[in-house]
Order: sequence, then structure tokens, then C-alpha cells
Amino acid sequence: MDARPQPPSQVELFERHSGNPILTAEHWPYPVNSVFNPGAVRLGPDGETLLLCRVEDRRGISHLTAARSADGVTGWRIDDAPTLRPDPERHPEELWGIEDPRIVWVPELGRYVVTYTAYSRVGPAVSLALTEDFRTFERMGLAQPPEDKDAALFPRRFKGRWAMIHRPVSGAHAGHMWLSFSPDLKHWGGYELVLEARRGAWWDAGKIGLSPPPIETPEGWLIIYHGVRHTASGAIYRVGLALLDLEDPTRCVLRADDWVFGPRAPYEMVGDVGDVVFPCGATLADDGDTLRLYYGAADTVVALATGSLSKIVAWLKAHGRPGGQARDL
Ligand code: BMA
Repeated sequence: MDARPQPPSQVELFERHSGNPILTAEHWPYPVNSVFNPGAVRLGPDGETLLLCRVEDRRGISHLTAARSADGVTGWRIDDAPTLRPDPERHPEELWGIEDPRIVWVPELGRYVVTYTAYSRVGPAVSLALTEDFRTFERMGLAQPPEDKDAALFPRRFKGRWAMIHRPVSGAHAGHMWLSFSPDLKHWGGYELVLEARRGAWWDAGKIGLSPPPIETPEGWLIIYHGVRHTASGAIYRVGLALLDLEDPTRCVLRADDWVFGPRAPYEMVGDVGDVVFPCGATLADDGDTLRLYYGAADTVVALATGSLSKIVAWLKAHGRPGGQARDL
């Protein structure tokens, strides 16, 4: 039952799973406060789904723990201890925890690249780790200094350079989405603004950030991003769509005006931080078209919504406008 009913005429691109929330603190094999904002990937020949969940302990510090399922919906097997813990001895930038992972399989490296928020006294920053099996990780340390988060790598190079989307914030400026480039995943530069937060009354005024990693389609890189609107009773986190050029991802081909997914179910509206849907991962089902969007709901639980990738792209082509910059609007 939705807490906030939708008019029947509204086009819905995503459908909530009836079993939501699919993972909660009650499922966890050890005591935790909340489980949310998971990165997602399908592994190996069986296509098993792995969610790397942000788990907040009862101090308030987050770590990452893997949950695996054959069908991506039920029968989750959860690691019985944290899979990737903050390591503030070697990485002081992780003193207050590690959060919100995004996972990308990178064929050239034969490994997954996990980008995550490393949180400490100096603020949130982007860190990067490599893994083959989500049991051992090679940390590469900071990729972007604070304040920066919501980062994911593209799975291949562009003109010889790796590319990362991320969301720096500085001073009074709103949080926009940027691209930066690297020859070696260590040294980043060539910064370009790709998608700007809008202003005023817009649903994505103030702050935006990448949600799952970019999804490659024949039409371009599908960008599912979150937008934050500040209201008298707090922030509302919703989800919108954009498309970047396949060969030059600094070029925003289309961006939709309307948000396409927002807090509506009770588990999205009530929790540690109400009115938040926050996807960090998406996978494709065996039919090659059903997108499974995994998201944190109200910073408390993990939920699943599905949609047709081809319908999502078709809707964006029908409703999007060129250009990612706010001055275009
Ligand atoms: C963002 C991130 C997310 C969180 C969201 C809502 O800034 O910190 O981890 O889900 O706020 O609280």
C-alpha cells in the first residue's frame, strides 16, 4: 500500500518489488543499525547477484558487507562479518566510515572497481578499491579529495584515459556532476562539468549526484541520478534520467525535466532519514532488458524496483532535452 498514492495517469517507469524491503537490519548476521545504499553486480557464469551494502553500526560508522542471491531478489546469503571495513590506520580518510559503493566490472583489468565514500574529519571524499571476488580488495586510496562523493568509473577508457563521474561540493556552490580523467586510476584531472544541479523550485535544485554507475546502451550512457530538494520539513531525494554520448561522455545528449522515481512507499518515507530513495546499483536480468534498481530507502533498508531498459531510454528520448547545464533551462 502506497503512503502517497499516484494519479492513475502518471507513467511509471519503475515498479517496486512486492517483497520490499528485500534486506533489513533484521536479516543481518551481526548487530547493526541499518542496511542501505548497496552497489550491485552480477557475478560469474551463474549470474549470481552480489549487493555490497552500506551497513551502519550502532556507533554510526558505516562499513560494506556483501549479500549474494541466485535470483537477485530472495535467498540472500550475507557475509557473517564486514566484507570491507574502514581502515583508518592506513587510510585516515576512512576514520568515520566507508559508504555508498558503486561497482563496475572493468574487462581491461579483469577486476571490479569499487568507488566509495571515505568519510573523516575533513569531509567525504572518493576512494577506489579493486577486487576479483569481493573477499580481498586492493585499496588505491583517495581518487578525489573532499568534499566529493557519488562516484563511479566508466568500464572502459576514452581516448586512452579512464573516466570517472563524481560530485564535488565547494563553498556555497551547489553539488554538480563532473567528469575527470586518469591515465592510471591514481592521478585525476581534465575536469569537466557534465550535469548541473538546477535551481529554485526544481526537484533537483541544490544537489545532484550519480546513482548507479553509467549503463551502456546503443543510444548512449544512461545516467540514473539523484536530485535533492530542500523543503521546510527536510530534504526529498528523488531519481532522474540523462543520457551521455557514447564516445564523449562529457557531452550530455538528453536530460529529462521530470523525476521518475521518488519516495512514496512507507519504508521510503519513514526511517532514519525519511523521504529518501537512493540507488547505488543496478543489474540487468537474463532477458537483457529488465533493469533491477537496488536502492536504499529512508537510509534504513534495501529495496528493489524494476523497469524495462528499452522503455526507460525510449521515454527519455521522448521527454529529454539536450544539454546538462542549468543555464539551458
Ligand atoms: C547523501 C548520502 C547518502 C544518503 C543521503 C540521504 O548525502 O550521504 O548516503 O543516503 O544523503 O541521507
